Amino acid sequence: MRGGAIDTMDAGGPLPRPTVTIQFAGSKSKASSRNPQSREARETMHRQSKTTWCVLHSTLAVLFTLLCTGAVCRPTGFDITFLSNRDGNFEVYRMQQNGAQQTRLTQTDGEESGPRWSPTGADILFTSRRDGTEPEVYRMPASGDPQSRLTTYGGFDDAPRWSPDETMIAFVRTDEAKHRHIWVMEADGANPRQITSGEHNNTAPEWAPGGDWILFQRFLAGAAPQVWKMRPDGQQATQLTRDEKGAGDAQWSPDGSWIAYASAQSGDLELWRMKPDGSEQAQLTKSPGEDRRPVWSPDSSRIAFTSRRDGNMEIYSMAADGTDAQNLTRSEKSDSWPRWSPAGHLIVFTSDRDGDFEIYTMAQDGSHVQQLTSNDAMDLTPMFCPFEPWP
Ligand SMILES: [Ca+2]
Ligand SMILES: [Ca+2]
Ligand SMILES: [Ca+2]
Ligand SMILES: [Ca+2]
Repeated sequence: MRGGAIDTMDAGGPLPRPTVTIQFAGSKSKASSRNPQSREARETMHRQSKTTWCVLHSTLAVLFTLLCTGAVCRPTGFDITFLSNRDGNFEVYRMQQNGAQQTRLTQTDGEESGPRWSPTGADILFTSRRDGTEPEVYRMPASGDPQSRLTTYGGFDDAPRWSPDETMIAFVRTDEAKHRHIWVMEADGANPRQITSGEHNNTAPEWAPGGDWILFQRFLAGAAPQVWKMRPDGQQATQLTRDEKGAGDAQWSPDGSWIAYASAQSGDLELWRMKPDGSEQAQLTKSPGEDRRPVWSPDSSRIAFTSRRDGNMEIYSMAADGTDAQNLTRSEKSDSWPRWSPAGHLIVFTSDRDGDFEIYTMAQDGSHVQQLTSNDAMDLTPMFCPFEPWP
């Protein structure tokens, strides 16, 4: 494999989402309602009814407050963050899933990139060159303000990734010797610490869904890059692939049972999967041209990916065992960056099918394509808010 065929990427799998359960009081009222003549029963029912309404009212009040303050990411539909240079240089934007209310969240002379919702949808991580020539990691609430700088190194910091419980952030720092290493810090930027070291590069950190491992790609001198994992403190670094031609693009399934990755070991870049201990490595695609950048569906049943098997970049999806591959895009232009909606029924993606890059959604089978942006600028890297507050 050429050195760059498996490179670093800013892909991100769907994040685990919390569920909101609204519990109604009054579950005991059935017993007392059997005797409607009983005054005690009527009073009990009345008290329980009041309790029910109090709980319901306070629950609705909290949700209403969250929505009105923008503290969660979804006023209506699942919101999408994305990048656009429509206003001169790249900024982070947010819109509703139907493309309504496209709102600029950053406004700086420097380039912003890589916006990523926190697992609960309360905050957005991104990188920005606003304070110098090199990107630093920043964080903002879903409403956009205030925006805090989390790294102060001055060098190149990028690829920030929330831990599943939102307490930690992994990122990649390029040191003065131009080696790239993985660091972790607390979610407010405190206590940054380097967890890989040596005269080589380490990139593409991706947390395991349980937060107990970090997947990454290691480039040892004179060898093709391989997929590794380590504990969040850097201990127990373990090589998972030993592919002569290199492996990368690794993504843990949301249920924790598989790691999907790209490998060139069969002669052409294909998607593979393995167990989290590196066992049961199996080839999932077999096609001419690159197949890469796997993205798991939220229920871990399917994998969306990009393929050049038809002569240009298309988005495909397949079952997690490699069967039932479907071309979802079928345009002659470049279709890429698939990201699943929290419930898995929609995929948001980018395409330059109308001349420049726009953001689209489609149903998970490729039908019902909807164009969300329409302008002469670049609209890129869309990602659904992972939080789904309504049934
Ligand atoms: Ca900017
Ligand atoms: Ca292929
Ligand atoms: Ca295409
Ligand atoms: Ca555009």
